[in-house]
Amino acid sequence: MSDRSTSAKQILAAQSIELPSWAFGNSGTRFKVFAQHGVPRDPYEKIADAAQVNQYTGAAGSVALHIPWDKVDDYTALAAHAADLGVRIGTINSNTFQDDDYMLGSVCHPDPAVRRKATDHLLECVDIMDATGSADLKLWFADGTNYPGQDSIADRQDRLADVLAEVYDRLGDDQRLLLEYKLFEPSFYTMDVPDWGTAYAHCLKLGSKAQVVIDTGHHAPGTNIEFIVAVLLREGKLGGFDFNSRFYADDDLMVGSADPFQLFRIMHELALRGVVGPESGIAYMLDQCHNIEPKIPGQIRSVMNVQEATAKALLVDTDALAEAQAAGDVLGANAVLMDAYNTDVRPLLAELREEQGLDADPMAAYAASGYAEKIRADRQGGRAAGWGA
Ligand code: PSV
Ligand code: MN
Ligand code: MN
Repeated sequence: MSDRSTSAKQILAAQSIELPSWAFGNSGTRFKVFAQHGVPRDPYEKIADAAQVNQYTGAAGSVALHIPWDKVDDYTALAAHAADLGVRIGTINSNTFQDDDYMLGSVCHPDPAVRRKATDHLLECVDIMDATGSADLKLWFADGTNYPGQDSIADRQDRLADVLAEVYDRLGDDQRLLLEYKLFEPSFYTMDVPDWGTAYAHCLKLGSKAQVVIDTGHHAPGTNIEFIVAVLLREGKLGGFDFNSRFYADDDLMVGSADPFQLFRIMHELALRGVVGPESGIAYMLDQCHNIEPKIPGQIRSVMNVQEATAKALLVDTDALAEAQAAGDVLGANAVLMDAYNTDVRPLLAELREEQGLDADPMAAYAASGYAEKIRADRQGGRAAGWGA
């Protein structure tokens, strides 16, 4: 085995991908939610299912919560439950998009009373972080407008800045605010945080504990996401990812399923700078919905897709690449990248798993475990991922 493969395996062994609790509940489109048998009935069961993904991949040690979808009375007990199952509670996601009060926005709403309500929710999320030991608060706002003239674009930015500053001040020394942007939806004329530039400007003003989250499904078609990755990394403002795949808009399909080459290109920028592992502080999260496929295997497949893209990125011959780039050898440089992308890394990952005491094939091992049959029999009345949870 080459030195490059050996060091790739070491980095892969430490890689950790955070799972979204909502991926385990029922989900669908605005047309239909298809109920699956055996889905979790509460946050405890969501964490149990996430722990299965970690058990078979060894690479999914944390679970993100979404509040209030994952509201419980005792978050310390929930964190202890996670620890018992070998995982931990990761990012806390806020939700200011489901109440009637938020029809015209939350933190950007023209009515100060609605902004107060939304801000109090965000502060409550920081309280939950204190109880769970979570380091990151992920903020995504559905705020925006549908019609020109509906509200002042600039005033809405001012309101947003004020709320963010209040929440930022409440953070502990080891806590971060991760701001997620999205081009459109649910608003269609303006979103108040539509792009990385807006998120970056707010984070820059807030300070070092504020960073940008890139959800790979939140851009205009054709956007060069790896360019955004490179720029934010260079500025020290890349806080994390919500990984998923899309063909059209915010499809929330399994990461690496629509465009594995894009995922590789993203991981290449990260591998080049040595920030693939957990020590980088970059939160690698999935944000997906499994509308028609079974949820736990859907998550296992997604983690494997990230691992494969990462392995390929780590196999890039960076010396040869730098040499070709310095020589202006366009075709040579491109060939170095494509050689790595076209490598079949599945044997390397199978070997790594066996070295870690895992089954070489996580999908098959989970299928053979009987867990799916057990939850189907044990759980009646599983809940929707978000709506109604
Ligand atoms: C919004 O589309 C988003 O990507 C945000 O991360 C939300 O918190 C999440 O989806 C909810 O599914
Ligand atoms: Mn997201
Ligand atoms: Mn999304």
